[in-house]
Amino acid sequence: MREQEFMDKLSETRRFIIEKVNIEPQMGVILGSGLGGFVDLIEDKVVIPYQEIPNFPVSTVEGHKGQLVFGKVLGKTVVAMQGRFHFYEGYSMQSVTFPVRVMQVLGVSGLIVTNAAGGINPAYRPGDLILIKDHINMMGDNPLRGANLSNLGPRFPDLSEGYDLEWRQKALTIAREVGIHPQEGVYAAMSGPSYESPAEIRFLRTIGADLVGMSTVPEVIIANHGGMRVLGISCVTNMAAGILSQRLSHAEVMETAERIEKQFVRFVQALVKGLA
Ligand code: R1P
Repeated sequence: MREQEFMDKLSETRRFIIEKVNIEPQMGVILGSGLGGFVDLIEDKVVIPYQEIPNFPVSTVEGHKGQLVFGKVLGKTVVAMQGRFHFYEGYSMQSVTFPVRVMQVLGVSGLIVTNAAGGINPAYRPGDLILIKDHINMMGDNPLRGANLSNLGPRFPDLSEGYDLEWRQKALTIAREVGIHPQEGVYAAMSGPSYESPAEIRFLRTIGADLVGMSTVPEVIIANHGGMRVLGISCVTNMAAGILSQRLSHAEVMETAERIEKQFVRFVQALVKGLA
């Protein structure tokens, strides 16, 4: 898509949203597989299904409901994506990250991005919440490929603090206040949708990954390009292939996410209040 065409689409989507929603969201939240229950805490909600939003893709993955939810959390204004788009669904990187661009033009300045991930670090256990401190892009593509949208950000954005250090430090304090003690880790993004092989997991471990999944990194690249601060949280829903001798399934991913959802939701609520 050409630069002007993309900017026109973005303006059209923004106009559609601001006609329906009369709050300006300070913070964006992207909810990972099975973690959509956070939206129950949002007050004065305005819910817009993705299929109604011009230029929005539609989520096709179980555990991703497919709606934008605007409202307030403990007095802070938010927009939550209940359902994200994945590269493996067949969307381009530009479509996968379109909602983050929409957040940017709506004035969102901070993003909490969450996911269900496989644990590579043997110190992790299913059900752990991990703060993402950095990432490795193994998806073979980058959402900024193509002409730079110079109105939205620089050609060569710096990712040396892709996951804002000050926010990570604050998040550790906030976590303790809600009774959790997250470790920090590096998230590797693969394109999927097949789960990684044991040999790939050994490789990822060697190159410094603690977690693996099929999302997040494109969104974080775009958020950084657009000047947002980012906090990333992975929920370890299973250990990655070959770490334990058991097979992987999306059903297990959903089950673990549901099991820790209450704790996750409490944490994200406290983060919105503390970081926005
Ligand atoms: C695999 O079970 C799915 O769970 C994760 C993977 O990326 C993949 O989509 O989902 P989220 O990253 O969207 O949480």
